[in-house]
Amino acid sequence: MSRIAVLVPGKIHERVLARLKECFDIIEADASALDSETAGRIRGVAVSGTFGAQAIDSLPNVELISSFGVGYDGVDAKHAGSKGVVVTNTPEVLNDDVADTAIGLLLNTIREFPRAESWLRDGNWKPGQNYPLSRFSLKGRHVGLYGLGRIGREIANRLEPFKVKISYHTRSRHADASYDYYPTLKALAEAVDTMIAIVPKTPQTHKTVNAEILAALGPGGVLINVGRGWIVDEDALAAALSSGALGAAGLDVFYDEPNVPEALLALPNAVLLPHMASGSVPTRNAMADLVVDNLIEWFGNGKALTPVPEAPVKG
Ligand code: A2R
Repeated sequence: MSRIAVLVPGKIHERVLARLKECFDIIEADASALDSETAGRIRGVAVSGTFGAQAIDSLPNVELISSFGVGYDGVDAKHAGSKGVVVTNTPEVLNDDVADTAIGLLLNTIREFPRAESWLRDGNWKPGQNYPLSRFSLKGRHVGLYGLGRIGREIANRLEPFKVKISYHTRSRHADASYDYYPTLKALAEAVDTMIAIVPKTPQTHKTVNAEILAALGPGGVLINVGRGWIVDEDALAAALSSGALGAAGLDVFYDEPNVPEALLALPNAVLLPHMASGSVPTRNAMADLVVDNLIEWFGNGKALTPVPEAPVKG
């Protein structure tokens, strides 16, 4: 009996490929490059990146698209769902690493540890010469979480021992959260002095952290983004950091990765990381396993492990 054909369009974690090859017939190609016979054989897709409506339409017998990462904005899940195709992502397994990164970035941004280390390595630490006092401290801050989902909750849990006040904004109040809820992002920004953004890339979140929000955070304000660069107006952010309208920012994600705006690179009050929040060997292995296990479960037992909400209801 021939094995089920799974398409792998583009680069993906090597563990995904290695494990898929044990169970499936793997076709590494762009969906657009397939002849119609091969396209018709494809029943599953394992993708890290984009898989749009056209690619989905080119595979008449595809059943499941297994996407690497918790954010699945690169896959047209709505279109897939409308055609009865299930999309899966890799939630939960990266919560800890991303939440840890948010805290690390927060401390690095507020206490300037990366700059201080560069200062030391550059040979500046001499008798009588000390690194300047950091302008800000985490002590006594009021942190506003923009997003309180799986990762946001882990960030909040980690913030509690720091004795900061925690508030949040989401589209609706989360009854099981004890933190103060603000129904608009503006109201949250006005109340807090530190914002940590961990919301998905959707049409509604586009450039929502704009000049008005940054001004509300104020000259002592700090912005941390570990969600998606899409949600920040980077021109407004660079202008606010440069003028002092905003105190500092720590970013792991950018609008047009891997292109980081020169204006941000030039700023001393920005800490910039190369989208590495989930980028540890153990976490990326767990994400890779979930990509493969979703395909195995689907074709073995007819049930996806982690379908996204846009997935069609089976049956
Ligand atoms: O709005 P709610 O109550 O559904 O809360 C979700 C919130 N959220 C929003 N908040 C305000 N305005 C919006 N337009 C909006 N859209 C969504 O974001 C929820 O609290 C949070 C998302 O949580 P989860 O779906 O559990 O995602 P997770 O695993 O925390 O990851 C967040 C994002 C991913 O989508 C990737 O883009 C990135 O982190 O790695």
